[in-house]
Amino acid sequence: MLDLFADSQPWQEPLAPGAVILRRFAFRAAPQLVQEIETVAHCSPFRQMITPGGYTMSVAMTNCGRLGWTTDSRGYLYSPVDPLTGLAWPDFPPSFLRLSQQAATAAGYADYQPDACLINRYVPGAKLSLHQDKDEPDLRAPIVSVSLGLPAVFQFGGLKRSDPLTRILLEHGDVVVWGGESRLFYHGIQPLKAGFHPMTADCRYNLTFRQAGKKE
Ligand SMILES: O=C(O)CCC(=O)C(=O)O
Repeated sequence: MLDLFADSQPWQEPLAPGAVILRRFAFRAAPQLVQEIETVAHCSPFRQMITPGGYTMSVAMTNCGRLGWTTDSRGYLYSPVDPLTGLAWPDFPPSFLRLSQQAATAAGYADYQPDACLINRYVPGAKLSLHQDKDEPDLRAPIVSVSLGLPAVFQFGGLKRSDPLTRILLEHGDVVVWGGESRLFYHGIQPLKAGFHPMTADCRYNLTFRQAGKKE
């Protein structure tokens, strides 16, 4: 796939109050990030989680960091233990922490201390329905979301599920940061279109960084 912007400097596009797209911000770090995803997945494999309502998610997920986002029959929760392995989630690779903190700073959020990184893997047809990220106790910290591999259409709405949606194509290396007024805005990913990316083949990865525990 030819990316005409591959060698250009990252640039910013405002998305909503408190939200910005940092185009190609992770482009240079991407080869290392993809390698680290494989290392994390070696210890805590990708799995399709089952929602409390009994629905098998089309996106495959794993986590790294002190806490990992997961589901069980009681609901959605952050856990220090991977329920699949019974072990702690793999540590943050240093490249993950660095990139997320640089992106938060570039978006105007200083002193970002994420302790959870949800890693999403989309194959063609996989999607993430509209939802809010609201399981974190401290909503002052923003979400930092990194796109790698195949492009996908991101939907960003408002505080109500029925609010109008902005649809944006997110490409390899793009980072979206949202906090402040838009921290609880609904968002999702439309079904992934089939394609080939030289770094991820037939899939798209997304890293979603969150501060999920109490700040020390
Ligand atoms: O894949 C994406 O770009 C969005 C992921 C997301 O919304 C989430 O993990 O909560």
